Amino acid sequence: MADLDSIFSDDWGEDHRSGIVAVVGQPNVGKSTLINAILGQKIAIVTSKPQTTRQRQLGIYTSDDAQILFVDTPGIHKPQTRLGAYMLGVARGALRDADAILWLLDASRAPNEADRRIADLLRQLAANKPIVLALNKSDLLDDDADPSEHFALCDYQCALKTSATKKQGIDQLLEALLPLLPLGPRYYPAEQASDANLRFLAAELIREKVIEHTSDEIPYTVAVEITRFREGAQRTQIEATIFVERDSQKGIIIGKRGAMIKRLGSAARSDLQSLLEVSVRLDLRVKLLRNWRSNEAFMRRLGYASPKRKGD
Ligand SMILES: Nc1nc2c(ncn2[C@@H]2O[C@H](COP(=O)(O)OP(=O)(O)OP(=O)(O)O)[C@@H](O)[C@H]2O)c(=O)[nH]1
Ligand SMILES: [Mg+2]
Repeated sequence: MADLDSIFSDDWGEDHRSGIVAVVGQPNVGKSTLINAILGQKIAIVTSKPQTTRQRQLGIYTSDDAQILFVDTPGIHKPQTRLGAYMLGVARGALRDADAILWLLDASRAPNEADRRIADLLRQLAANKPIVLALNKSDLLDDDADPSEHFALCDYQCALKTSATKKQGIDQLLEALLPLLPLGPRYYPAEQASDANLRFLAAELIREKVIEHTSDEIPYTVAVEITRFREGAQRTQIEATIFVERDSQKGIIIGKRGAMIKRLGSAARSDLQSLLEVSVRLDLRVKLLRNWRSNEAFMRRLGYASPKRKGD
């Protein structure tokens, strides 16, 4: 029989650190890409269009001496719809709950008014919390580019350059974050990389494919609901509904003689098979839910609902 020491061999020592790092910034700066790069696996969807992430999602990084709970958040922007307001609420909540803040900036462009509004929000909701500034997309810059304008945005503990797509600056980033976290235990098993369940990840992967394959307002108006998720040893059967806000959008997603939905379906199926490591049968439908982004009840139904908190 194995002795207790070997059963608990992955136990943490007295100097083990753990805590929550809120990853915030404008839309499209690379927050989700960076979390995937840190974890070495895809737990969050990434697209070339802004406002991809809509919900809070944990990326769990575990090493021998630490566990960092990275909270992926929606990009902070001025909300135009109830959905936008919900997304801002998610980012605000993450700032409040965090032990430390990782503020991602796009190194390839100068800071603007929206960045200054984020600095204000940090002062308001995360005063006294340590901030690490990461100038992401540094691969798009010359080595001698001057980052002083970015670094002047707020008081920070540490500022560094990263490239999430090229996986540069990741170790330095982890080294900078670690001492900012309190001493504490491992909250999740070492092998767990996210708190999201497979149903959620499946819906997100389908939404990612719709965003990638469409343009104009469609990426912002789409929601995906999994209506059936039946796991089998040989094959997993998934049925999903893609919701849009207008009739014309429905036509675009279905495409000429179903060409677009076929393309979306086959791209999503291929990703789902990699995620689930089993053959997948995927059936997609498209439905109209007029102006769902401004309708609280519809949003709730689509999973965009959070408990009301003071100050939101
Ligand atoms: N060149 C370059 N592109 C990057 C880098 N990091 C992310 N990107 C690209 O930037 C785009 C947006 O990346 P996301 O990770 O979806 O950005 P996000 O901040 O999570 O965006 P939202 O969820 O919309 O707030 C994608 O096309 C990424 O491939 C980087 O370091 N360098
Ligand atoms: Mg994102």
